[in-house]
Amino acid sequence: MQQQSQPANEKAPAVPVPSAAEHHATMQAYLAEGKHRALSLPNRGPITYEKDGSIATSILDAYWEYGFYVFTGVIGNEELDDLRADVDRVLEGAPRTKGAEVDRYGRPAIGREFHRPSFSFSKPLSDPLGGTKLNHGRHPVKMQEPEPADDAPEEFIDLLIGNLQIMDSALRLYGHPDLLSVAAAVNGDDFVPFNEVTFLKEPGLGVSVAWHQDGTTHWESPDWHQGTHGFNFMAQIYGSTPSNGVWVVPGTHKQGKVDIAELVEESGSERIATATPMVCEAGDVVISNRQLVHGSFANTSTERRVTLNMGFLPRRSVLNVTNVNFAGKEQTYDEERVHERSRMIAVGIDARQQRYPNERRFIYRPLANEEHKNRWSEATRRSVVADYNLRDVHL
Ligand SMILES: O=C(O)CCC(=O)C(=O)O
Repeated sequence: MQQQSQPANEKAPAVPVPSAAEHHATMQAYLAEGKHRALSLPNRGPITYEKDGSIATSILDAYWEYGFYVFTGVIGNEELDDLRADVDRVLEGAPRTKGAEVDRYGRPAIGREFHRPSFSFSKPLSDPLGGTKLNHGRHPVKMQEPEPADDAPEEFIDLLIGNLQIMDSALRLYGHPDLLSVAAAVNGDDFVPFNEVTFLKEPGLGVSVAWHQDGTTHWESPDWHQGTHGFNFMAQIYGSTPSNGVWVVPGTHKQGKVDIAELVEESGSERIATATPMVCEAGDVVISNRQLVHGSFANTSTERRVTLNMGFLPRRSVLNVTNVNFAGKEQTYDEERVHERSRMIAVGIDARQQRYPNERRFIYRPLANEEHKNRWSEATRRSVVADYNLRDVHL
């Protein structure tokens, strides 16, 4: 274990920095207890329906009780192959360093044509957000940053941004009828998109995402409720373990703003005693309430996690709300803006139908009469999909 150096005039004791192996070893008992807790909860299984075609009441009850639910076996092997191949293709063609115009082979980098960067780079095993003011200061506690192996790169890609424009397989997954049926059951038939990113937790490199609750706009609203800031679907294309997965504190989505620093203090370390990991096989998709206290540890395990996030919000939380966008610019989510961004759902449904013509086609009610305008084609790739995430909703 190395000691982090301190400036000579500071009295604070040196903070021990564990090696990746030490960090992994220290976590073991916590990981085992967490896994036991996770598998004891009644919140996992396939997406099932009542006789009238609505999502099973037992699923919705468990989701609202715990704030998350693991849907098993949502993505079949053929689709998993497509998703994995797309993620690997995008990583192969990524800028060779942050901001580079070319990939590692000297070819034009993927995503150069878009206005928002498609890649985020970080230092291996670091915690880029904990204890900072970034993202509205919602990550109050710094996580442990284990020492990466000597041969680890200086920086690596930890996040893909705007999944639906860089991976056609992600666009098809976005149109999944069972997932969209869940979105309608949780947020209402007129649910609206939030954003789509891919978390890359590479073994020995993956960064911590410090404990936080998402949502910035409605915590003080008089009509705030357990679903106000919506949810994320987290599609696991390699599975998710207690070591590399997201942990949540069940039920905290109902509690308003939680004192995360106090939870950490009470637990005696960043390993919050009441937290539970998402334990998933490849092909499982978790629905996770954005208001839950959640986070993930530096990935000192030997297993890769790649999670495609797709977020959805209740329309009444979004309409005519003003917030700042990714570039700090103020914007209001009026009807037209929400309508334009929602076209991605319709295009995703059509892209999926073209690939899986025998599957049930989800009817997205707000755009049910506009299917002809939202066909998936090279024309809509340019007119609807390219730069779609400039219209993301930030709540
Ligand atoms: O995937 C992760 O490690 C973190 C995910 C997360 O914090 C989020 O989706 O809000």
